[in-house]
Amino acid sequence: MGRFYVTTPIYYVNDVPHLGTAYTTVVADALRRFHLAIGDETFMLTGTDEHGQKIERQAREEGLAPKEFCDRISERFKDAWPKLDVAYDRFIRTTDPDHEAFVKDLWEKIAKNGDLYLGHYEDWYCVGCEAFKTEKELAQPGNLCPIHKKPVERVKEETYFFKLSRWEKPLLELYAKRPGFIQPETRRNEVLSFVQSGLKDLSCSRTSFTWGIPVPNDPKHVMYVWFDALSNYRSALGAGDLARFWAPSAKVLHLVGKDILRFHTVFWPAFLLSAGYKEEELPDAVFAHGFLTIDGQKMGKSLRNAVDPLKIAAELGPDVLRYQLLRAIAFGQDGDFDHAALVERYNADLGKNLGNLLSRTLGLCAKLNDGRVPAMGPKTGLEEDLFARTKELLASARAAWLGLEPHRALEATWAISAAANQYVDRAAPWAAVKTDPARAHTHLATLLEVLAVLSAAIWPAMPRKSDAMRAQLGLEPLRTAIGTDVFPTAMGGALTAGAPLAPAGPLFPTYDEKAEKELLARLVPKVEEKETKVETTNAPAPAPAAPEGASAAITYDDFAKVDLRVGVVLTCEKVPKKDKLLRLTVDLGEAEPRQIVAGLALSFTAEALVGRKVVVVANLAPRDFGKGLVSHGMLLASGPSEALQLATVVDAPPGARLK
Ligand code: ME8
Repeated sequence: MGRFYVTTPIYYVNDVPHLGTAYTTVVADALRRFHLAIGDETFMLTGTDEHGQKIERQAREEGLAPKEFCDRISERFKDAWPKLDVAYDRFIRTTDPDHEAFVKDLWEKIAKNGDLYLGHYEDWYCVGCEAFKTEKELAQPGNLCPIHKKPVERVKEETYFFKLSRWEKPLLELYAKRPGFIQPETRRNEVLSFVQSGLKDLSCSRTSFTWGIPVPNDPKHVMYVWFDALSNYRSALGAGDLARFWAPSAKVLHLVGKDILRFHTVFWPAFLLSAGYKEEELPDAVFAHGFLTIDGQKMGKSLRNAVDPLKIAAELGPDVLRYQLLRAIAFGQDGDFDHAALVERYNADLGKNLGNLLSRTLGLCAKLNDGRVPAMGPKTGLEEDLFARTKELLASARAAWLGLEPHRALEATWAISAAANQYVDRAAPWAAVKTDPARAHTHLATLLEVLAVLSAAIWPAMPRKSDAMRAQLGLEPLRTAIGTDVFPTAMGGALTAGAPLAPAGPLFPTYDEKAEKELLARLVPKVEEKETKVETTNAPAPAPAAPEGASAAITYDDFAKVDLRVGVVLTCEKVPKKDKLLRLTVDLGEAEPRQIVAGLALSFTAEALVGRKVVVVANLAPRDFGKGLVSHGMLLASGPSEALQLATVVDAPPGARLK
């Protein structure tokens, strides 16, 4: 028996649960279930990351106190995961009092060890990442965060620095000693070269806002949100759980997306070492998985929120979503979540392969043995082959689960089902029964044994379908117990001859062409349409808005996704060789003015716009007009391109939000 402690990132409450966050969470739960199945004691942690400037700002925009805002969104996460059959052991919030107490204690330990000093910080900060950026990381023009494509902010303030530089050598030694600490290998190399290129001390507190954990003895500072957030992995465990799950005998695994690898593999171990924790008290592994696209498109905020994992789960069942996430994407690599492929795989792997194996076997048992488990007679080469192949594939599945390759584990599991389907075709019990009923019974008993094995092997990925399948086989749900390994190793002995079976219809009813189309129409969001519609007004020649009747109603949440801001035009010039385009810089109350390119030149001279107050769609994805001319927003206007009227707001300062 071992112990297995698996964590997901704690998710920012500036967003609701989406397919990306569901991905990490589902994988964590599947791994947890696999470890439970092999008899390990397990603990799964997830939660929400609630402090910091990003959340404070968003709460303000929503007109709520930060805590109230966090309460609302955190609840959405807490409720969402059980709907995907994720059974976490603790849902931590960084506003939980025990977390806060732990973080303060960690800070004090680090301070006592001389790794925190007061200084002045001046550099770039991306509020979206809640991270400092070096000059060379920024995209130009406009000093943009390479991830969020938004201008970074200049931060200049008193700060407590963490002596990260001191930990450069110990970290490199750690990576050398523990090759499995950073996984997969490619990610390890990235981190190695980052640390080898030299670590600067880290600004670890802020004074320009208050939504955070106050620094002990200097409460005008709040702690850097990542200092606070990373600590959750230890603060979440009470004394008893800590002794059991963060001990040398336990495996501590942090699952993260590749976007937050550095925080987990550089800052987090450095904080722990600095606070006096020993090397064996560090997590065992940080596994960084890839990023998902949806139907081939990058998961921008509007798209990712339009693809609601809960909706997919409600339509097809949580197991189907889980299967697709675990099987279709090679864990560790970037991958695509494709709706058409989801339905295709549903029909093929689930309906025709596994589902059909169950229904045809139970159908034959009903016909040939009165719906009861037939007796197993002597085995021939056909059965021996299937028994041997199943054993081999089960070993591969087990190794793949242990090796953090759920996609391979499921591939091996489904290969068992495919082998069993081939076996039925070859054995042809429906023909054998005419000449040798005992032989036909052996065929069916063999198939039932293979199904019993499959019903257990799918449990980590598809717990609900495992239960349903086992009920049809007349078996109890898979019972896990600490110290007992119930993940199957071979087939045989699960069923008793004469026991009743309980067929209950197809496990995965297949969709015909018409039903499939309807399903896809319900599942696939019409984001592309929406996004291009907005974007066309940002195009060089804005089409005159033609208000032919009312547009379809949208919800307030839909409207709230559009970030409309008051801006003041600072400079404006014609774009050479483009009749309609003007290049503007617009003050939106941010650290740096934005560059916006707009198709206004047929209606306005450049000079006429300088000093004008305008309304800007501030969160529109940047649009590249070629040759490095990028627009970071769109001005609202109405009318034909030769006679445009600009929307304006008279009495509001730059940056004010329209709502
Ligand atoms: O970074 N594909 O929170 P976050 C795959 N609060 N995974 C994705 C994804 C995508 N397109 N988008 C998001 C934070 N994820 C911090 C973490 S931990 C101490 C603090 C997943 O809400 C992936 O796991 O931005 C990624 O690392 C995480 O969501 C980021 O979540």
